[in-house]
Amino acid sequence: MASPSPFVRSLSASPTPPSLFAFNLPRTRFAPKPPSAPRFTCQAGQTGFFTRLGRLIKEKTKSDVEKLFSGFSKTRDNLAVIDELLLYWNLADTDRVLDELEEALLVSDFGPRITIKIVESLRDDILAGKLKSGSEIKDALKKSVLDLLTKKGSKTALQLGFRKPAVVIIVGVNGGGKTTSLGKLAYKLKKEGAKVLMAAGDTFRAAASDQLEIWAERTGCEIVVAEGEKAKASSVLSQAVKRGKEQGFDIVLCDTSGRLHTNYSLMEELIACKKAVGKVVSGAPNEILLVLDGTTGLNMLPQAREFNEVVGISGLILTKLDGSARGGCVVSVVDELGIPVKFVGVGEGVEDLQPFDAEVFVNAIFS
Ligand SMILES: Nc1nc2c(ncn2[C@@H]2O[C@H](COP(=O)(O)OP(=O)(O)OP(=O)(O)O)[C@@H](O)[C@H]2O)c(=O)[nH]1
Ligand SMILES: [Mg+2]
Repeated sequence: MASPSPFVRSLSASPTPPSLFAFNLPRTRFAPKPPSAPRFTCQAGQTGFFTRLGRLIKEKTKSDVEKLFSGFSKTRDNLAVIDELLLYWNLADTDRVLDELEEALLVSDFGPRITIKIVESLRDDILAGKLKSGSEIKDALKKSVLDLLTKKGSKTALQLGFRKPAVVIIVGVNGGGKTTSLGKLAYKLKKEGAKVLMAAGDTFRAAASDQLEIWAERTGCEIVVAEGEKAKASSVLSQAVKRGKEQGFDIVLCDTSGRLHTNYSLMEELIACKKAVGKVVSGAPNEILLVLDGTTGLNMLPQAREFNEVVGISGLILTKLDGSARGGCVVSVVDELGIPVKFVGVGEGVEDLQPFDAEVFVNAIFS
């Protein structure tokens, strides 16, 4: 653990009963105060504040189309064959063309279930005479992917409820980009005037809280870290939410350790974390966001399934879309689980978290 910085405020000075801060329980570190940002005031209950905040975050950042576009170059190349196929399409060729289209979608990680769904719907429309040219088929293909993403995953704004503090827990497998995404999300929320507290719930790795502390300093947010080495994640998160409640924070962002979705005992720890924060603020957590590494392709499907089954995922953050992301599986996850993609990570910088825009995504994977 890092040695106390001059910004550590003694917990004994807090008005909270000292019993809460026994040995091994989390202590709060205070990052330097940045220039004060304009704050929302909330006169008509928290609902308005949080709804507005969730919406603003969604609207204010324009998707970084260029980064997304370059990240999907591999998927786009795989799908480019569709253009050639459709250029010379004629009705007599339908079966062959649709077979090859099916192949292209599978190679691009769309997964068999969704691929069959898309291709069969195109076949029906072609045979019914609704699609009469290659370009109409291409447009229908793009539209069906867009429809899948927007119908099943339409709630892309953060749902922060109406009680303060709103609690967001970030979960996922190792190295997917949880801590980085949390930092970027904190930056975004802070910029909109929210008072954000970070909770270093990754108690497995000694360096994990140091990493989050760097993000706290970078974004000017306060942070609660575990005091001892054997602190339970659920205890850190519960302490953070208590502090958030006592000190009027708007949002508590909770980091968690990376865990394999197949490791039952680690998955159970997440249930404990969820329960612990719910005991402090009823209705919490408001969001459990699953971070999925966009370069892992169809492997993300069993991950999403398992995390969703254990804790119930309310939204997805797809990271590393600036690298060589494999786009098709995103559609499979949204379609199978009906969970919206809320944000996409397009780099390691503080501003590299974008709200998910289904239309931009579809244009980035189909040239
Ligand atoms: N290019 C790129 N790199 C990213 C993105 N998001 C995260 N990373 C990088 O991925 C690596 C892992 O990120 P972390 O945030 O530490 O991942 P984590 O899920 O918290 O990892 P654990 O806590 O070890 O499970 C770091 O090097 C990040 O800088 C992204 O959107 N784009
Ligand atoms: Mg981490």
